[in-house]
Amino acid sequence: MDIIVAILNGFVKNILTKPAFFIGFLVLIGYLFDGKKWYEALAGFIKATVGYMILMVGSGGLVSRFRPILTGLKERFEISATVIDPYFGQNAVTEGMEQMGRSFSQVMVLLLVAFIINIILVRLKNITKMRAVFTTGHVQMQQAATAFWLIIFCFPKLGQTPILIIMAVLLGLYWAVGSNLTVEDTQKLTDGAGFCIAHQQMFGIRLACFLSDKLFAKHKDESKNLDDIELPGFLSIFNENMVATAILMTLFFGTIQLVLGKEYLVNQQALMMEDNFFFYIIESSFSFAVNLAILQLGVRTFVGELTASFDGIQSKLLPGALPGIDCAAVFGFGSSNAVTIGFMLGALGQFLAIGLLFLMKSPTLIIAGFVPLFFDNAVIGVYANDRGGYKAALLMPFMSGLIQVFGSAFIASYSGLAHFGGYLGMFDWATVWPAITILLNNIQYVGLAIAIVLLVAIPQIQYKKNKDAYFLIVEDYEKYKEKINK
Ligand code: ASC
Repeated sequence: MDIIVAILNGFVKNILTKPAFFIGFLVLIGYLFDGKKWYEALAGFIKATVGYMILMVGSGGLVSRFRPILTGLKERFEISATVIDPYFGQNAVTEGMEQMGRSFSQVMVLLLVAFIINIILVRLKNITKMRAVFTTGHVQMQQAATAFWLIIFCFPKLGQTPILIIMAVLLGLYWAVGSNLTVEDTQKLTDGAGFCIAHQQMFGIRLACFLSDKLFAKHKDESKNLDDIELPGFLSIFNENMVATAILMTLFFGTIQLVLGKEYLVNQQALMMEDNFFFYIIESSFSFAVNLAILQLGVRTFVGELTASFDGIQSKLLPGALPGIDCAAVFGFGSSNAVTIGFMLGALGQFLAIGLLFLMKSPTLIIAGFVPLFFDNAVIGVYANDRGGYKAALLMPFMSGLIQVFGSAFIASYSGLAHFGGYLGMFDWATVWPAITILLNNIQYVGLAIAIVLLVAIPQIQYKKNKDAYFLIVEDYEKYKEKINK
């Protein structure tokens, strides 16, 4: 028994929560099933894992550089507000749990059980119509922590085991249903790269694509994509994405750094007193474009392997299903300008919403966190631009920014997490999960049953709409395109 527990523990710690290895092993086994030589499979494993690690270096670099700048506002001006950011959310839950005398030491068990539920749902895909496995471990940890809190909030008297069961069922369903929801949109965006999204804005992606199609697609002629807009004269320098990103981020983060002041940043050990503040600002802002370029290199590296090992993965490992991966993978596709525009417009939406909360004297104020600001809104921008052109790329991230702030302010005060200064704050956690929490808190097990039924119904509805091509789009994208074109 001890050995089994040790193996499972090792699996969760080293593979399930390490997406790079997870994807690497998927590629390795895919190649082996495909009859490749062992050394070719090994090379594929290495490229896929290293590629994913490069992606994480880029995204980690962005997070570690820019998160402190935004949250610095809270500290510098001693604002009492809730930071919306997955890492702050996780810390807030840990602190809240400690105060309640509860521990969530069983979070590893929860992850594993929820993951197994996800796999079983996909195995039964002929009945469940769920086609996606969630592989983004670090995000699963953050979500497990927040779900833990929300569910204990709704069922405060429940013991550890029943709580774990409720959570595992809800999370496992959310992973399977949410990532399944992004299958069509992601295959279309990437021209069949063979993955879908397993992150924190899966419902947001579907909603943005749905609205972009409804509102803008009809009027979209070829020249209305962000990449097709040619700016004249001096503005033409913005046509080059790397230049545009560097300039916009210098304006954006440079302003905030000026507001924070050199002294504060020196105290934070971001720079030294004798360093030149101007060049420090330029360097840190330009590092945005640097990390974005790293991230895109990582995506190109591992997606190539994922696509090449696809047949093997499809034949035995995940027949009729796709791996769900980190949302940053879409930055390697679609328009790079949409990444920057999505971020800026999302920021506009968030700041407007924060201003409104302030004017309405909301009991909970929000500080914008970098991860929702950038990863949610840039991703939504990329999809929206692809589907509805530049107007969609402006509007969808803007609306997402508003929703992130209002939804998070509501659920953070409602569930008491605001006391501990942080909330996860990503799109689905400002919409879907507050709705689930309201249901569970008000009508308890009836609410739980309703939430489960609604989640289970979503893939069924998707399937009903598109029976013929529903599995074809994951099994063979080229055939899918032929069929659709006919
Ligand atoms: C998150 C989170 C991150 C980023 C990263 C994006 O939700 O915790 O570190 O998004 O996954 O690539």
